[in-house]
Formats: sequence, C-alpha cells, structure tokens
Amino acid sequence: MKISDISVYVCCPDRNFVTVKITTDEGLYGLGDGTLNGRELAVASYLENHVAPCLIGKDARNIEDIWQYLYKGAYWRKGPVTMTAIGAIDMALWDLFGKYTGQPVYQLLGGKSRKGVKVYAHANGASIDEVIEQAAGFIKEGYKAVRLQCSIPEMDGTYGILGDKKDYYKMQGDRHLPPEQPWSTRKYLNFIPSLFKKAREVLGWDVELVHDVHSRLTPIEAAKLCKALEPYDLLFLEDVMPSENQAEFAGLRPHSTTPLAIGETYNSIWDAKTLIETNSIDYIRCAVSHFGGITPLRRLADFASLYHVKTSPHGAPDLSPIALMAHLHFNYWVPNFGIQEFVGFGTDKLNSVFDYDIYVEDGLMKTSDKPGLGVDFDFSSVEQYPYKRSYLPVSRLEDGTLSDW
Ligand code: KDG
Ligand code: MG
Repeated sequence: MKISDISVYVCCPDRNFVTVKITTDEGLYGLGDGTLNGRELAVASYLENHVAPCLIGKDARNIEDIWQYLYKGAYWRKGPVTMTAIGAIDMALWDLFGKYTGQPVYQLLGGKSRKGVKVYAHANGASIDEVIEQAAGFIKEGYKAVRLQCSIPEMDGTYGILGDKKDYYKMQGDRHLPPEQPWSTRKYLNFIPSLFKKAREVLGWDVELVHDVHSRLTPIEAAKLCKALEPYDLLFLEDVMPSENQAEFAGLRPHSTTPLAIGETYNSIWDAKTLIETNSIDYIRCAVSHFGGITPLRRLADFASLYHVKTSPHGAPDLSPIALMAHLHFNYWVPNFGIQEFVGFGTDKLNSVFDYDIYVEDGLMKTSDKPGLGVDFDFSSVEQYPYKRSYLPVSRLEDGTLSDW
C-alpha cells in the first residue's frame, strides 16, 4: 500500500482547521488533524513543502518508520509546527491502516480497556452562579466531571474565562490581530477558591472538578492556590505554572495534595520526562496532534504508567474532530487512562464539515466499530469556509506588562 498523494486542506467552519489527506495506490485515504491555533498556515506549508514530497511512494503501513523518518531524519527536532505536522501524518496513517485492515484504531492499539471514555465538560460563566448552574446541567445529563472557569470580578475579559460570551473572531477586531486582555494574579487568587467552595456546597462531592490556570502563576503563587483549593478535592488543577521549567513542579508537592495536570503545549516526551520521573504531576495532557501523533503518545503513556501518571488528552475546540476521534481510540486502549477533556459537539458549520462517529452516554464517550478513526471530511469546505487569520489572545498585567497565559 504505497502513498500516492498527500493533500492539505485549511478551512474555517467558525474556526480554522488544517486537515491532511493521505491517499494510497489502492484508493484508500486516511485523515489527520494538523491544526495549530494561530499558526495554521505554518503547519500547512511545512506539510506541503517539506513533508509530502518525501513520503510519496513509501509504504503507508510502515507507520513507525515514517514517524522516525520525519522526526530523526529532519535533524531539526521538536517544536509545535514540526510536531503538529508529524502528528497529522501519523494520525492519517493509523486511520489508513485501520481502513486497510477493516479494524477500528483502538483494536489495532491492543483493544478496548474500558466500556467508554470518561470525559469532563466545560462550565464557563460570568458569575459563580452561572458557572454552577451550567455544571449542574452537565451533571443532570450524566457527566461525572466538569471543569469550572469563571470571570474574575473587576477584571475585564480574560481568556479562558469568557465562557459563552466569547466571540472568537469579534475579539480580534477588524485587523484580525491578537486581542489583549488584562490579568491580575491578586484578583484571581482572591476569587477562585470561592468558586470551588460554592461549587461543593451546591453540587456536592460526587462530581469530579477540574480547573485550568492557563500557566499564569509563579511557583509560590501556584503553591498558594494548590493549598487554597485542597479542601475542595479537585480531580486536578491544570497548567498551574508555565510549562518550560519542569523542575519547578516538584517544589509544589510538599505544599499540597491537589493533583496536578500539564502537557497540552508539549511536543515531545522530553518536555515531560523530568516531570513524570520526579512524580511531580498526576495527569499528562499531551494531544495527539501537537505531540506528533498516536505513535509517540503511546510511548509517553507507557512511560507515564511507570510513575502512576494518568493520561488526559487536551480536548479544546481548536483540535478538530479528527484529533478528537484519535483521542477516543487511544483512550479506549490506554491502560493508564485518566479522563478526556470534551467541549461538546461543536457548531452546525463544524458538524457539516466533519462527520465523526461519537456519542456520550452517562458521562462516557463512545464510538461504533467503523474501521480506522471513524471520521470523514467534506473537502469542498475549503472553498465554502476559507481560512481567516486568527490569533490567541495576549495577556497583560494591569500596568501593561506582558504576562504568561
Ligand atoms: O489553543 C489554545 C487552547 O487550546 C487552550 O487554551 C485551551 O487550555 C485549554 C484547554 O485546556 O482546553
Ligand atoms: Mg488548558
């Protein structure tokens, strides 16, 4: 089964997605997600100009060799653009191999380890009551875990806590440039424990609660927050500090038993190695797209299992349904599975472009047994919903200093 064509599609059904299609001489095709929020065209160009020409004629079944060829063979290793491109190719090859063998990908990975994949929903709001009301709605629908994010009083529009009021493109203005948003660590730290206090009072203790700090704290601030939230028994606190300095995380452990999660910006096992082997985290959140595909994610999970670290792949709306399906298959199999982030089924436009085979039942995400990843793509969407330049917001302190986000 030789690779005969690799095509890249960039479309914007309410937000941008990069989709890779690998076609073989047998007429089968596989799909991969190459979306890197705010840098979509860089990945598309890397794929079209640097990756595709090298792969034509290769046997599509040699998934591992192709991964090594693109990773080691390029000399320039890691980095989000490169690894997202490799991730898209790897996903498409697993999809293809599934179609070729007539098996769903989870079966090829080693079969199902569970009945379904536990997910956490997102409750976002402008006030504590709004967030809790949303969370209660999810619990009623059967979700067993919810992430709570709330606007901080007197802090206008901070990314990650705008909830339903966020219009992604309007935020970026007529020139389509990164929106700038204010940040005050003091206001945040003063406020956020009250959200979880009220959540436990109203929602009780059965539901698992998650919160994402978006990498905004220093080590001592992070320690304060971990301690302050300890009474509310979170499933995990995500990205409590910026992700570069792995060694700093070990310093949080003596302060608190609040479980920690990180990994959505990691591109390689080397980004997480120290964190894992020093038992500094509890959940590793690397994504199939930005981490270079199913092939390295499997290696990471096996390594993490030695240290009791569970997987919790990133599941934001800027990962396309192809990545969501790849996570679903991976999660069905992975022995040290923790939980999957799930932001819902997307907009009507998105669902008219991607045809993906998932449903959620009693808080568990499931799929039927279609061969491959179980996802298809409307290739005409490129003309119908062309790419629109778009950026993530930039965060500044109240005095204007550029800050972590
Ligand atoms: O592109 C960045 C988003 O995917 C990210 O900010 C979302 O942090 C996020 C999450 O946990 O879903
Ligand atoms: Mg996050």
